[in-house]
Amino acid sequence: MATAKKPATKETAAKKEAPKKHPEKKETLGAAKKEVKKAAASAKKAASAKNTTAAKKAESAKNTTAKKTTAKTATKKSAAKKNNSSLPKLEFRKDLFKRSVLYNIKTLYRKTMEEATDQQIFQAVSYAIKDQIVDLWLATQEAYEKQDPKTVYYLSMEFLMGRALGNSLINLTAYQEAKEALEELGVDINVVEDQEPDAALGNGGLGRLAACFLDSLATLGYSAYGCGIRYRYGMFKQEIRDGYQVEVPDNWLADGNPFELRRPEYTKEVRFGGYVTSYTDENGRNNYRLEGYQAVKAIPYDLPIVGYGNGIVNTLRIWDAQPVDCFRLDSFDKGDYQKAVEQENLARNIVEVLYPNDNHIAGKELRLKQQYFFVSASVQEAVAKYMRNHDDIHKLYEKVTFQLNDTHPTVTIAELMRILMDEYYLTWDEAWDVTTKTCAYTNHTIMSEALEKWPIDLFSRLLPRIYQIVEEINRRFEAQIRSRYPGNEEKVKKMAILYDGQVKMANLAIHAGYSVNGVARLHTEILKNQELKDFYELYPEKFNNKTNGITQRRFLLHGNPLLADWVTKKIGDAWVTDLPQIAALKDYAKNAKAQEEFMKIKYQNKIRLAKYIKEHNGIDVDPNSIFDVQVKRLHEYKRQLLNILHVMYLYNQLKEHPTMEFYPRTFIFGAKAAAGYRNAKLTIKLINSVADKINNDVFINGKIKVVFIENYCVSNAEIIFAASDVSEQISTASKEASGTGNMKFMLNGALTLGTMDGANVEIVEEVGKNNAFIFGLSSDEVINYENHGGYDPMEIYRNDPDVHMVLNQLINGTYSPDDPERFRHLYNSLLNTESTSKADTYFILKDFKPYVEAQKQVEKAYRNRSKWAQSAILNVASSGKFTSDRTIQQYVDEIWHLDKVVL
Ligand code: NBG
Repeated sequence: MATAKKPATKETAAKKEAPKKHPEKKETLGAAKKEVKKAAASAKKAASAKNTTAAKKAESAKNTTAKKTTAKTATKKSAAKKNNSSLPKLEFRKDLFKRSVLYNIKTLYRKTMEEATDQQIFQAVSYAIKDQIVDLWLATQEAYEKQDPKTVYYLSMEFLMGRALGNSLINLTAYQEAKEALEELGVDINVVEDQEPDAALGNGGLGRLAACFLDSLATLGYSAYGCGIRYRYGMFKQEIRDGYQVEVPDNWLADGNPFELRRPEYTKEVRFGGYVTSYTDENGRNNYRLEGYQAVKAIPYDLPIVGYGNGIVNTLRIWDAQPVDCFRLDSFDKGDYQKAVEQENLARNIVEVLYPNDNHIAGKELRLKQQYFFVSASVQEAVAKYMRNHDDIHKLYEKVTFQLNDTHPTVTIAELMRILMDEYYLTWDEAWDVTTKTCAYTNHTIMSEALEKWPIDLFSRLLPRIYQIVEEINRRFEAQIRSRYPGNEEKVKKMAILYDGQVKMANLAIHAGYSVNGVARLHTEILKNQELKDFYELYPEKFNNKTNGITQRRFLLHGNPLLADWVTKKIGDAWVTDLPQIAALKDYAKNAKAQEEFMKIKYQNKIRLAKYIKEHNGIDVDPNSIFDVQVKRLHEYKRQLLNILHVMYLYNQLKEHPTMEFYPRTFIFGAKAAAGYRNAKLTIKLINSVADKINNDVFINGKIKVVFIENYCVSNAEIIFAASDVSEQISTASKEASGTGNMKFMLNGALTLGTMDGANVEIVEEVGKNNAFIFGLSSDEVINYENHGGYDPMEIYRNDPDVHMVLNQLINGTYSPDDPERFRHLYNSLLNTESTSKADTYFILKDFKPYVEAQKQVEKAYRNRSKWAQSAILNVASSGKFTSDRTIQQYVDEIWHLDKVVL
């Protein structure tokens, strides 16, 4: 076992103390919470008995207890203030925690601390922490029951959560104490944290945004559920073999997930296929039902989402699929053996794996099944939960709102209509009124290959009743368009939900949603004026912007403890829950001592990353070099190719002018490519081939190093951001809806080298042009070329010798002596018009020289250490806008209108 241990005597002593059964619960729960519980129970009883006096009495008892608890928090708060902290502090009993860990090791594994493996220690620690979380979770649910706040259901195919242990400890305000407690047990908390597999139920920014949102919702005290799928296999693990990406299944549940809670009591049934029949009920009403369908059981697993220091614990509910009573005898009797087996297979397949595509839709039937599966279960449960405490389904929207994270969960609209009409017998108009006040849609991309469309035959076969409803929505919508634009069939063609044999999910989401938002100001403007122009004209009131954000709790407080401590020492810790306060750091930007301190911290973080790189890649990198980093999904529009072509160009320069001024640079890449994305995977191979050649060329004396970090994921991202000097955000202007990595770099004091795209625009606005490096075509210029032509990459290739040389090196074996043709596709994508696709779709050659220029400015700026430090500090200090707390507050104020809950 790698974990350092203290002598056994201490542990044996501790073990002797080990309690029988989690007694810390009793002690940490505390009398106050128990009283609340009791009072709440009697309030409920009294209310249901309609005994007003008793109810009032119980209610007032409840209030006093609540007050008591608040008072307790208040004292804690003021105690915290004395320590120069404005933050709340939750109680954490080190001694109980230690006992609980030892006890868990004994009961879970029949082992002692010395015998346990690191993984077993991780499990034991996690269960101990979960115990504490569960108490808060219960109290939160109680508060919600009592206060009956409106709840947002954030419906998302993806939640890229990363690890839970460290983050939960941070939000329980117990990280430091847990670290010390583990130290006393002879255990290093970092080793323990490293045992946890990332919960990688997402691809990239869209899934990570959902995770940051959950953190902010809990921290701000809003009632919220994340609703998604419990994929057996999350985002694949990337291995690099011989420079190529190899996808390895991510069996994240292999050792079990200590944080999850199975909730079979909330099982729902989800139905696929079959046919619709109609019948007239006793009231003479015509109703519809599905027959001959295949059913799957949806079983929820709950994961706790701990708010920062406020005792609130929300829920991420992810659904598992199980077959419904498979191999029932009557199936055999009816000769339905085939059907029974099919149902079993359906259940097995549905939650098997996350589709590894980012900004691209695979269009596979199983994907639509996944979508309907988790949407149907989540909507059924949301409606059932509402009806447990309310009696008028017409007012569902007063207490429930569904946020559709991209078009993936758009079937929510038709599923809610179905439930309202077929199960609650609302009329079409009544159901439509409720639905259109309950569903809201976020658009995350303008990339056309990511806009979901389903073939009608597939859709109607898989979801016959849902399709029927969509058909009717479309029929009415077309009529609406025709009456608004008489004779304008062009409009119908562009806006209809059903057109050309396809179901267009975005059109459905916009037509039925009460809000449509983009994720950065520029993106929303492009939606309004280009991509969704017709819809904006029809429904201007629905459109709004919500610039993305990130949680500073994970990406600074947890990921970069050195910088976090430094910031707190300088300006106090209010930034943890109120990031704009970090602006107070601006006062230190010009302070020479502060600059030195900042640069030393950056250096320490670069050493940490250098170690990681040595361990994982076997490459030595110099922490004194500029760490120039591009980590994100691999996609042509993100232009990793532009970055590596520039490296090839620099290398040519160094070869040609060996004595030229050059500041040592480490180019760091991290990126997963969708398994079937040829050019993306080839770009990974190119980066690794360039790395191999340059890193091993003694002639350039280590001035350039290129590193491709294997398996970029949330947990290594935290280490990477902390160590970065330069943040590469070089997408083709107009293509990156927002970007959120850009914000994480900024928060950690890296300077942005980027195009005026997505949230870069707002980042530069906050920090000032002088503290970033901006280059390249504007989004207007790009869109103009796209609409009217006029760009010829061949011309650049012919006239620019540097570009010429670099491109030729793609096909003359410089980086692939064994197969000079290897990179031909990349070369072709830049120069040759292959069949219908345009040459250099992403304007790489057009932006090449401006990028080279901007890179020169980076080097020049870095030479001035004090100036660089000033800019870096200003970046940290200007990151206040980009907290997801701000984003969520805007969703709450302008879209969801939730009520704040206090414990
Ligand atoms: C991605 C965008 C990013 C954006 C995230 C989160 C999709 C479909 N979109 O620019 O590409 O930051 O969403 O909004 O994955």
